Amino acid sequence: MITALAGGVGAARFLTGLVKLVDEKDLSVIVNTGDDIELFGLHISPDLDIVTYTLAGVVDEEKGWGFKGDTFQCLETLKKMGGESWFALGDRDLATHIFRTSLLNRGWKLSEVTAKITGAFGLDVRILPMTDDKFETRIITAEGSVHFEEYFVRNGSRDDVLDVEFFGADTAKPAVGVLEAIMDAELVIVCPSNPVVSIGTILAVDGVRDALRHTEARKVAITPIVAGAPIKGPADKIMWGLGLEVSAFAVAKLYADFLDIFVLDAVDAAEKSRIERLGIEVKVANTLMKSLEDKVALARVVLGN
Ligand code: FO1
Repeated sequence: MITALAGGVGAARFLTGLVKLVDEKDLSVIVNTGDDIELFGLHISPDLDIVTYTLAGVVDEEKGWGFKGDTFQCLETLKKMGGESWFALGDRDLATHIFRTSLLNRGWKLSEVTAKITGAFGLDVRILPMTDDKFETRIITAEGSVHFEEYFVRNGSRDDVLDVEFFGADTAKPAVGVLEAIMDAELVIVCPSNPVVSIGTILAVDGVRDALRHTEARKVAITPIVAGAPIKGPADKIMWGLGLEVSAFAVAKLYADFLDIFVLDAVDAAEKSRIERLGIEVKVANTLMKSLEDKVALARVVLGN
């Protein structure tokens, strides 16, 4: 069994390469739910949907989220009525949020809803929310505390990050199957996602870090930082705000208590020995995924073959 820890776009892109090399039935993906947000009374799970739509081949590849070719008539009408339209919810995308919310309102767990949705998209991969409980990533700025999506999308990552808060981390339990997926795996892959607000959130769920320290699995992380910058998203602003060096080394250090292997981008090869001194084996590879071949080649490096 292979288990991946995933955030949104970067992770999903890597996974499309991985599933070309492994049987989807052998793959479990534990996904961040700290970005989940309620809008118009609907429960939206951005990272679960990004991973699902991407693996189902229906994602808007250019944006990395939402449905390819989606329309936004509902959102435009909501906007006319004075509704919030800063988070672009497409007409087909809304079906997912309406369906998810209707089942949650009937008492379904988020993990049960997710299994229903991934099944509807014909996916054999097991996609697991990190928790079925409330867990909200909030960014602290001089303006106060804002939801991650408000910080990232509505405010365009404009403000300096003073701190990051995981609201609910002290009570959130791992969703059914999460700890087993880590303990029973031969390989655990930490996808190239934001180390603080996408992977750090998963690590903050009760028991996950312990499971990663104790599993027999080989644990491999792919750097989300190349040449001092993230490929996508606000990882630099968030790491900088937390006083972390914005580097591959700083990410490796965040995972050092459980990690075996770190896949470093070729442009950062100079950081290899520094990361090795953390007791982590380093593989140098091209981690920029411009084509499917790139994604498959990177997955081959991670699989070690
Ligand atoms: N990202 C944006 O930058 N702008 C958006 O309007 C936006 C809408 C959106 C709707 C559904 C969804 O699943 C994701 C969406 N995202 C949008 C992506 C999201 O903000 C981030 O990519 C993830 O939360 C970070 O992994």
